Amino acid sequence: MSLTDGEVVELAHELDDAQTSAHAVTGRSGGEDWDVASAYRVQRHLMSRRHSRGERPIGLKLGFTSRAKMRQMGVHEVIVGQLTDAMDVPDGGELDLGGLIHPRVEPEVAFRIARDVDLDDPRTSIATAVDAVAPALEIIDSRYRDFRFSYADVIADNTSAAAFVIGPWTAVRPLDNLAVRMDLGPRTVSVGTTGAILGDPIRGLRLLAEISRRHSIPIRAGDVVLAGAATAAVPLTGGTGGTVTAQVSGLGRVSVRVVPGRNGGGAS
Ligand code: OOG
Ligand code: MG
Repeated sequence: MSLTDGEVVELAHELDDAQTSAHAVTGRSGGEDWDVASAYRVQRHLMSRRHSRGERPIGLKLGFTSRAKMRQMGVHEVIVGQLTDAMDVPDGGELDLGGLIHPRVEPEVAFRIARDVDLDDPRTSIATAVDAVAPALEIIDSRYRDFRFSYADVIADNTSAAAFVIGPWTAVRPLDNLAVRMDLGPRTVSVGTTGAILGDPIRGLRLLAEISRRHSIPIRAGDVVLAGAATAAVPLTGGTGGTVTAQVSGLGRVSVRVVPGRNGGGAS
């Protein structure tokens, strides 16, 4: 059943407040799912609230594009979320865990979109709008307690998006089988391949276009698109500290320095 406009607004405010106050809330479904169109309406309202606070939209993200992520979270269909400049951490910069609830990090690849994509034109190929690719890190931080959510819940929560880091942009090349490795300090915490992302991350772009068309999410010139994690996400606890690095063979590396929050943030 779809939500009323009032319910959409209420849920968007609840999730927005959970993010700004770093306090987790309980998912709406209690295990049962609610309708996807309403979930994207909540996401749209949530994001317009953030935009009205001055955050600038700068891209999109795909989630649950790899089996490792689907298995980890129990969600088996692709989701789309929205990125703003407030989530953008420069390569080699600092990620402050203060203000986050129970962050996790995952290695990704990113696409750069060179021109506005006309989603109403059936001949549109979003892959031809890509002018560069880069290694990336995504930091997710579900606003739901213990990362427990249904498919609709996680869409409403803007797909757990919290922060991201983009490495050096390079020319587009085949991405179907590049080795991926993520290190946390001196430890290698995950290994995989870009092929784990839908067989080839480029496939995510067609799904992105479909979902964006259906739920009125624009894809604009200059947008960054995160293709989804190649491996399961790794928790960043308050005591973590150190540097997280993702390396994608042939694309290069990207890193972020993790600083424990003032109040020991990052505790779940
Ligand atoms: C949802 C976000 C999923 C990905 O790369 O698969 C995602 C979550 O796991 O909380 O970003
Ligand atoms: Mg991700």
